[in-house]
Amino acid sequence: MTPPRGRILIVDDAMENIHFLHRLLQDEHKVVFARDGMKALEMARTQPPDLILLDALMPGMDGFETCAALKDMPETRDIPVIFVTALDSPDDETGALEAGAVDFINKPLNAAVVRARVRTHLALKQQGDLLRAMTMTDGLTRVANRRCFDDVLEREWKRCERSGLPLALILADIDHFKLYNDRYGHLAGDRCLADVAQGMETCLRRPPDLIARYGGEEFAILLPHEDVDGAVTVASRLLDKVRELAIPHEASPTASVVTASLGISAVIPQRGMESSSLIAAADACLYEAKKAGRNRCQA
Ligand code: GH3
Ligand code: MG
Ligand code: MG
Ligand code: MG
Repeated sequence: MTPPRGRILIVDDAMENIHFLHRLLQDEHKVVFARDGMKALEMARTQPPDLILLDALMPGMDGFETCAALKDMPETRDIPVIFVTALDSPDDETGALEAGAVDFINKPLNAAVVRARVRTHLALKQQGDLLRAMTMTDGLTRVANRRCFDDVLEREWKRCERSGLPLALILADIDHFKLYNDRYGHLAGDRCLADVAQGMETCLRRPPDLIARYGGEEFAILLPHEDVDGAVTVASRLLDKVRELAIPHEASPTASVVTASLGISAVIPQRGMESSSLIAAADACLYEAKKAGRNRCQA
């Protein structure tokens, strides 16, 4: 059997409509369903489908409200919604598109047309997902890029401000990397950066933790809900990991392998404080670690 092309959520109050669409799509896709708008929102948030087929007329929350609510939540905003409905006036159709739907299919349904439109919108969704991932990833090291880091820092800062939990940051900078490039060449330098980034990423154990390339040979590791002690533990793990990669660095005045220096800061975000203060504090610690001889952590 070929693997399903996508996971599709059918939302309709009438079971016979769900059965009909299910039969149409089950050979190609994984199909789940909800009988009302509220249930659909919950399912879309907890187990996001690739596409939603939405009925317009439902008791309680109708399709237009459901679609608008889906487009209002960051977790569900990017899921394409197709209206499948007996409503056929231009006002209904524009209403659906204005609520954020990507398409509008009228009943009575034609099986081939429904399948074709579903395939088209799934393909567009996959392209969009790929593009979004590319704009958030550093091409050389395959970890998150600076744009992604800035977004996540702002989001986590606000989250921690609301919850009263700490937010920690580690800035890691490769030691004597200019000398590495001079000795081994720029291509080897690129490989070294990618290996260090990938190695450090394996040290992160909780889903909210993020490593990003902050610039040149500098990486930022964001640790939501971690205090200074927790961040020091993670930083020691990162420091050990970079040493264990054992990438030879004959030109280094401070070690025979590639090492890094790490600056650590943590804070409970409060109103009136800026997230840039967390970066400035980690940067100051990184400077201290460099000054004290490199290949170490400083909190
Ligand atoms: P320190 O121990 O004080 O950090 O010394 P350093 O030589 O690592 O620091 P410096 O800031 O003097 O040099 C950073 C070097 O990183 C210079 C730059 O050419 C190199 N670099 C930055 N981005 C890249 C990259 O994408 N690829 C390669 N190969 N080198 C890079
Ligand atoms: Mg209905
Ligand atoms: Mg640097
Ligand atoms: Mg450096």
